[in-house]
Amino acid sequence: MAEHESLEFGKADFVLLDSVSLEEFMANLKLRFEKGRIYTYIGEVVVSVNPYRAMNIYGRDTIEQYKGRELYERPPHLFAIADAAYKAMKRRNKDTCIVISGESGAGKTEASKYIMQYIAAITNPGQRAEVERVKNMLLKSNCVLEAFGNAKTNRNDNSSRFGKYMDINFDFKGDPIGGHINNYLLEKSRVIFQQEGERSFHSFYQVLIVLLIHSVPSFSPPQSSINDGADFKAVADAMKVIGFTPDEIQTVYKVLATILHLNSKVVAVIGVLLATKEENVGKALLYRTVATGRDVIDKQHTTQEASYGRDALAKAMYERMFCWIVGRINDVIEVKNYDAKVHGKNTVIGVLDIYGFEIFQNNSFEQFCINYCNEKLQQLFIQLVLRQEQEEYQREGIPWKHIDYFNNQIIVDLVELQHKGIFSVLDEACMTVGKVTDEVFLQGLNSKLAKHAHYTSRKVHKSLEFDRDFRIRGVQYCMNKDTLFQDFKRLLYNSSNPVLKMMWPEGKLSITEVTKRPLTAATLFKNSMIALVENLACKEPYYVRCIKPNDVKSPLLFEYERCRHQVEYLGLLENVRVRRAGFANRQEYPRFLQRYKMISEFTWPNHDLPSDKEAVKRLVQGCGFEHDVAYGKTKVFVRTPRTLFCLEEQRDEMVGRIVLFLQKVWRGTI
Ligand code: AOV
Ligand code: MG
Repeated sequence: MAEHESLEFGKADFVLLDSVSLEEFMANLKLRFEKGRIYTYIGEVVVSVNPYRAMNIYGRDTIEQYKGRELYERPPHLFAIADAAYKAMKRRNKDTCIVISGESGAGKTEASKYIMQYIAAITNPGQRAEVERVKNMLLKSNCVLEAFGNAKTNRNDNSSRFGKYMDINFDFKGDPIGGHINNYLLEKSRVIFQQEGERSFHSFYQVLIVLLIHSVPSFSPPQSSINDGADFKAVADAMKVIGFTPDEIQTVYKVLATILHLNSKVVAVIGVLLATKEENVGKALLYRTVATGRDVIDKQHTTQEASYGRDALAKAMYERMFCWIVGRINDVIEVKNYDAKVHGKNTVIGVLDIYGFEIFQNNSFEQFCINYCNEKLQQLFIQLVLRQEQEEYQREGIPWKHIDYFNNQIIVDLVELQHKGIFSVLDEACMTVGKVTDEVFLQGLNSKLAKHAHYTSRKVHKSLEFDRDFRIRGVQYCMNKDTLFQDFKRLLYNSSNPVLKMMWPEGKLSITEVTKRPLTAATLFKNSMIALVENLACKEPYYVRCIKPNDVKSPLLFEYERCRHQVEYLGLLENVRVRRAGFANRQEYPRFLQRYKMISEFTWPNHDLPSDKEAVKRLVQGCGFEHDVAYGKTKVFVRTPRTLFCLEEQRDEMVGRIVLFLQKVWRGTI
């Protein structure tokens, strides 16, 4: 029995709500969550509520149920979206992407992994060895990236502290032949500082626990949701499978150890780990080389500068290593020797799993970037959902009614606009020599943005604690300057460990050769986000919108206010409205006919009308759905999902009758 519209489980698609109000939306979301129905559609968008418990809905049997099916044929599921993206890619040769959004802990990373597993499970029926190898690498890369890029935060025990966009490339048969990972700004400050109750990156604990287990036989690891010992083995295994050499893996451990030692002043040990002379390490930590005119002098650090320099080194080493790991994985998974002339077009499905919107007590530059990234993706969602609908109606010659949205561009502009945006002001402040950067920055913001509706600074808001803080949409941020002295880059480049040297190519330049100021972290991040959005915008997008039901990781609790807030800022209600104003479903005439022709005497088993379009018209007339469809140039548009479900039910019934009839014929009873 179809569960599309049952009293017990609520509506499987929010478009089916009797009226579109926040109350009705919330009631349906809550009912479904409580009945263990964590997925609900808004047309082709999946809304997912984190169940905080293991669900028995991702196994082989479920995969089989969704494989090759249309969205509305089965209850809502991530697999249906993954299949839709896959079909669009395979049947229509489209590059597609799946954009997963939602706040920290809402279930994005888990969703991205299920999607990848689904794609791996339904491809390569021929069991080609090369394709199996690629699939294995793609899946294993997750494990490695999570070890180095995820950490326990107060919101999520396995929180992604970097943004990840992964392209999977397919050949003409629809089998994966490679991939590419783009990583975005790692929250490196975590290496030196964690808030109460949080941890640094998993990798540190994995290495330490294994050392402890080896050196203290009586040691038993503490009980927690994270098993660092087992994870260590899984990561080491995954790195081997991906093709990291023993030297490379050793270097990674050495970098981790160096960072740990940096906090305890053991210069000699660091010298050994980094394969450089002890005195060079000491010198780089205590002095910096400055070029004054033609002279080059060593300037001693103040205590504050030295500790600042040490922290910057720890953060930079970790970040470099992380980027290097991503690069190494890409070396292995990238498609090589693909000749489109021989093999047909190479298409991709991109999966985007970023760090979710988050508010901490102290929000640094990194939180600022994370939240900007979320605002930007929200804007993309708004543009594409509207644009896609509009374009399709225009193409098919169907009239369209405009729906109003909150336009997030105002927030995005506040951050990224040239000359006037926060990133620009930040860049200017970083370039101002001799003055305290924080002050210059805040003054710049106040002079340029004081009147902006979504910006608040100390001047206008007395409750802000420090002079350095400002707020956007009520979230309080505080910025710090973070530069790495050139001396460290040279130190690491001059290491006799070739792997380490490779991570620091710019250390090659001597002090007198360094002339150009590198782009700031803010500009780099802004540029990478603009490029990401451009890349997504040229693909056919599919969306998963994740909601976090409560802050205590409970499988039972649906905190109404908490969820309502998310529904609002994700713009889900507007999404339903757009969907309802338009058409819930559209199918090309031949496909529609193929699926439903048995329910009409005019079309079963074949029609004699001049075109498939005419045949569909006749079928629809016969069923009495005229009022609910529109006929485009190549597709029939069905306004409400209810009509579609009726068609499905009639089809089920007819198929059942036909089967029964055939059985009787077979047995000779007719
Ligand atoms: P996130 O990716 O959205 O947060 P995760 O995907 O890491 O969130 O999910 C957080 C936790 O919720 C997981 O570790 C699981 O315990 C649980 N969870 C999420 N989805 C499911 C599911 N489908 N079934 C069972 N448990 C689930 V962040 O990375 O913090 O933004 O930066
Ligand atoms: Mg995540």
